[in-house]
Amino acid sequence: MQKSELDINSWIDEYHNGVRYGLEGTVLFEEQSQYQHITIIESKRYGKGLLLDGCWMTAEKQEKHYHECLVHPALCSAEKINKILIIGGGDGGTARECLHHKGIKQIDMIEIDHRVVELSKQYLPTLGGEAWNDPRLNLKFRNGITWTQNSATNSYDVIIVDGSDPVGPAKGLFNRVFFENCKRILRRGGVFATQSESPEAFRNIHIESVKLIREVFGFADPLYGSVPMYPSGWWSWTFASVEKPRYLHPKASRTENIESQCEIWSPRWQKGAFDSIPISIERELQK
Ligand code: SPD
Repeated sequence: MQKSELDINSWIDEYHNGVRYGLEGTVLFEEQSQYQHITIIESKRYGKGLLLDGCWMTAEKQEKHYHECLVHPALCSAEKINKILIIGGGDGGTARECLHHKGIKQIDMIEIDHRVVELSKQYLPTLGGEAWNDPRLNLKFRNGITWTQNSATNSYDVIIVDGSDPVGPAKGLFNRVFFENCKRILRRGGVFATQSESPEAFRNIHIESVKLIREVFGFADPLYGSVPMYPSGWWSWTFASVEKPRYLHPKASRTENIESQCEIWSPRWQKGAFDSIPISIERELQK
């Protein structure tokens, strides 16, 4: 019998503010690591999935909705893409999408929790795929906030923050000091990208993050898309740069190879996703 034909009939939910967001499936493995509660599931609809502290992170048949949108607007628009910093991203999906860009020479991936990487390699091997063996990937198990504090000024062409929600170990990825360090270590012509929560389920965090990133970098805009398994299904990523909003303009020389490998992202999709900002959010960002 195919797995999809199994009558699984139990539910795994993320609870948030009076609503629950669930998948039908079974728990395959769970443990309390040094940093967080890690759960691996098998779901009926989206394959194997990962939760951290009870919050949805990713699933095999849905991860592209998230990773393509976080990575390609930044990597297609930065002036250079020699050296990249990924903070978090322990499932490997962000590194895999980055490495589709042949111009990359080195990715420093700084993940706090080695168990997330080990369990993702074991249960979700398609997420990282070949990225785990790519010599350009320099994976270190460190605190990403400390890493940005200690990195030299002008170190990276692109910085991508693929953290979890702003509770537990990811809390410090949403504050001014962290954003200021990211700006300091970003090279001229560089682009900063971060997941910036749901404009519905985490409205305040979303608005405050975009405002703060805009204040620190000078230019920052949210891009809206859908990650069906996340709270409300409506998600955002925020991109920032210093001299001008270069993230709005993907370079044709980079997009050609990338678009053909994507399920969601294309330059056309990106334009629409930046433009689909609700007027109420535009107003809130002006305040
Ligand atoms: N609630 C989900 C917040 C997004 C966290 N990042 C997902 C990790 C995927 N690499």
